Amino acid sequence: MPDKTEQGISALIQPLSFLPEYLSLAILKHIHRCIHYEPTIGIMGKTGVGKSSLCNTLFTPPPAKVSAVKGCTRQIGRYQLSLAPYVLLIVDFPGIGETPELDRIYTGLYQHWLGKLDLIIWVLKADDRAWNDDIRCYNQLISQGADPAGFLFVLNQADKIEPCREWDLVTHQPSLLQQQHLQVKIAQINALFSPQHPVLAVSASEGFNMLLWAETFIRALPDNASSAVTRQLEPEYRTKNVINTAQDNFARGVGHIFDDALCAMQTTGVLVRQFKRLRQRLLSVVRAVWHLLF
Ligand SMILES: Nc1nc2c(ncn2[C@@H]2O[C@H](COP(=O)(O)OP(=O)(O)OP(=O)(O)O)[C@@H](O)[C@H]2O)c(=O)[nH]1
Ligand SMILES: [Mg+2]
Repeated sequence: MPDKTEQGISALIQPLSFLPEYLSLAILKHIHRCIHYEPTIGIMGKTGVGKSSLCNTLFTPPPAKVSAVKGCTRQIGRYQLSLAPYVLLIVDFPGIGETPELDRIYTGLYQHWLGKLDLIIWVLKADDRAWNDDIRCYNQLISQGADPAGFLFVLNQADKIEPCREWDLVTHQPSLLQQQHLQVKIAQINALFSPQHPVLAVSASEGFNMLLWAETFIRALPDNASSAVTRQLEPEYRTKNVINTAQDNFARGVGHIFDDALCAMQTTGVLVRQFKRLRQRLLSVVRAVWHLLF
């Protein structure tokens, strides 16, 4: 374990020493699990929507090759990002909608991976009118038991929405009319897929809305995965809001263990008030040492 991580763990020993041993051990075990957690993120969507480009924008080192000509992610790309000694796995799925035979093979691949992914980023393209393949594939996965909360939809290539000539190349922003059209597209996604997380319009190549989307992405992850993913983001995406979100999720996980233990103890009155104070103190230390742990 790096020195800085050990420093973070040491800072927790004192507030944990006031708790019953079994509880402090359970919390430490959970914290170790989060620190060493190896998140797995899937990226799905039609060919050419910009799945690989989004991965390359968010993470360092660039994990996926990008093609302007034809579908280039023919097999699942498993990109292991290592910020030694920690690992993040990106599963870059081949794009759906190339041919019916390939789609059948790909749907099988998606199903095989579903249970292993912390989150699936589903990329749609702003200037695309035909989302039938996406709807069919998504509905099939949901009918086979996939949890809708495990999908984060994103509308990429916002710069291509009509009138695309109005895109401001200097500020990398859409015109007013483009903004309105993007809102219509987002409303369509909300109606068609009933997404559980906010849908944002972004442009991977223009860097438009990517900071806000990185925040949405970290918020959509399960509590135990968000800090480990934040650690691997390109430094420019590790904004204050992103870090706050990861800290909140991490502290919430520790809080749940505390609450479950308190519930099992069935204590009342003064003892409960004391435990609540210890909980508050522990969680503020947990948040404070986050930078050392991740
Ligand atoms: N204008 C614009 N082009 C983009 C954007 N994102 C990606 N592209 C381009 O779109 C093309 C396809 O991008 P990829 O990232 O290879 O798409 P993909 O979804 O990984 O495609 P497959 O691997 O075939 O499934 C490339 O030429 C990218 O440079 C964007 O936001 N705006
Ligand atoms: Mg690709």
